[in-house]
Amino acid sequence: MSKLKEKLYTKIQAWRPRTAKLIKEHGDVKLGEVNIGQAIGGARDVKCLVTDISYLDPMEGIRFRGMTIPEVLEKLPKAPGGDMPYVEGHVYLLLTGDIPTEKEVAEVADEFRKRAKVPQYVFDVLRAMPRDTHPMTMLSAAVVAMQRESVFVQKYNAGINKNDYWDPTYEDAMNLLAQLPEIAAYIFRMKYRGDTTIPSDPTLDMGGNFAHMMGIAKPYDDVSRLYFILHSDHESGNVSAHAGHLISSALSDIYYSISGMINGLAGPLHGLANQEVLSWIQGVMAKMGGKVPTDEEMRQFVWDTLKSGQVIPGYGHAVLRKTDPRYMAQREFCLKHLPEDPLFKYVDILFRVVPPVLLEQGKAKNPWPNVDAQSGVIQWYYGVKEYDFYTVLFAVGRAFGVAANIIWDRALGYPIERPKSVTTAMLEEAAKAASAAKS
Ligand code: AMX
Repeated sequence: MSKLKEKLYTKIQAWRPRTAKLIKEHGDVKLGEVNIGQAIGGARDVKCLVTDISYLDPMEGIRFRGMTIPEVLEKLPKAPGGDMPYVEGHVYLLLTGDIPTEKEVAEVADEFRKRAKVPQYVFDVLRAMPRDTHPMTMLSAAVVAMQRESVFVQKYNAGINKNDYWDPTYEDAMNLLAQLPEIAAYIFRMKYRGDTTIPSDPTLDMGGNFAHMMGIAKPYDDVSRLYFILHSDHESGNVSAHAGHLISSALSDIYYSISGMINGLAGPLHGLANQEVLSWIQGVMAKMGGKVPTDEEMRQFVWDTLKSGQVIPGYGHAVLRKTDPRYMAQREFCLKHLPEDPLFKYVDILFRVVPPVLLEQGKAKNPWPNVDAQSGVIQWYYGVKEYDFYTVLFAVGRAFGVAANIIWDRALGYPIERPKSVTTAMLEEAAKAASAAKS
């Protein structure tokens, strides 16, 4: 058993009595009530999911295992010559809750290295798809095609004890995570770089190897590390994380679950927003003939977008009520590495102009930028101008957090998810009864 898996098992054993006690002794303690607005309105704020991997405070933003983004970026061991932490160290943190030592990071990197060989048929599947297929569809298809590799399915069919479900789930998760960056880079090079795919370099860490397979020089290795870490998790209720958790709750294996997670992330209101931001800004640039607009010109463009019935991509959030710290981390990167980039200048103006416009319009509950408002600009700067690909990068990062959640779901024996639905007539009855009680 690897050191990481051993440590994880110790943590799981210590955690299980806490969950068991809560269900047994306090299962009927109320966490809140649900109203009609929430039942129709996408279950906003309904507290009915549990995760210890990350927590999203509306005002503060995400904490991974109790740590803010600046803390995570500061405390995790860093790749030599780079400013950003190893992705492998972040995986260790998500799974165990502890900051790893350099040695522990090296052990995780070694574990990934041993699992990194992508089966040839995955590349064959990708090559059989029409080249104009969206890269998210390709990624999802590649992942689900690998379902035949599932160790969990083999063990389940052999009659494994429920208490041990987490173990083959860990095996599946680590195998898939080790292979996902290569699959993503392969899609990129096959689709957008004339089919000049670059073999993996096993001497590099995950971020470094991804940059190498993408064919992009430093500091793109740091960009990849930052990107994968920032996008890894955003508690359980967002579409991609929830989709992964939900599918897995039926004991579908990690390949089915992560493929479903990818499909949810592909929606324009969720992960695809990063590509929408770029295409929208390109629209402004074309209209301005490339010149940097004044704040007033930009304000007009934002209003035109709203008046045509569209949302401003990269702004607003279902939970956050302030600027997303993931946006701020990327903004700091831009200020350091690409302050004069014209696209960044546009993004910078939008940061000033959009919130007051959204406030004036008075609809969006959160007028501030989210992670997607900034991420495409960095990719564009380093030559990844095919913005269809941006959500694939998000998906690779998100898979780390969702996989960690699924391993813990299995370890703590979370049951199949099954919320209750009601009919519109039932809501009308409840509304009538409430009105009658008031009068
Ligand atoms: N531009 C214009 N209108 C917006 C808006 C925006 N950026 N954000 C919210 N609104 C509107 C909503 O469309 C809604 O209008 P309606 O009453 O006519 O339906 C109203 O404001 C209230 O919405 P809300 O409660 O503030 O937001 P929500 O929780 O329903 O949706 C989100 C959240 C992210 C889907 C929404 O803010 C949005 O569409 N943003 C733009 C797309 C985007 O950036 N998505 C990425 C989010 C981060 C991620 O998951 N990757």
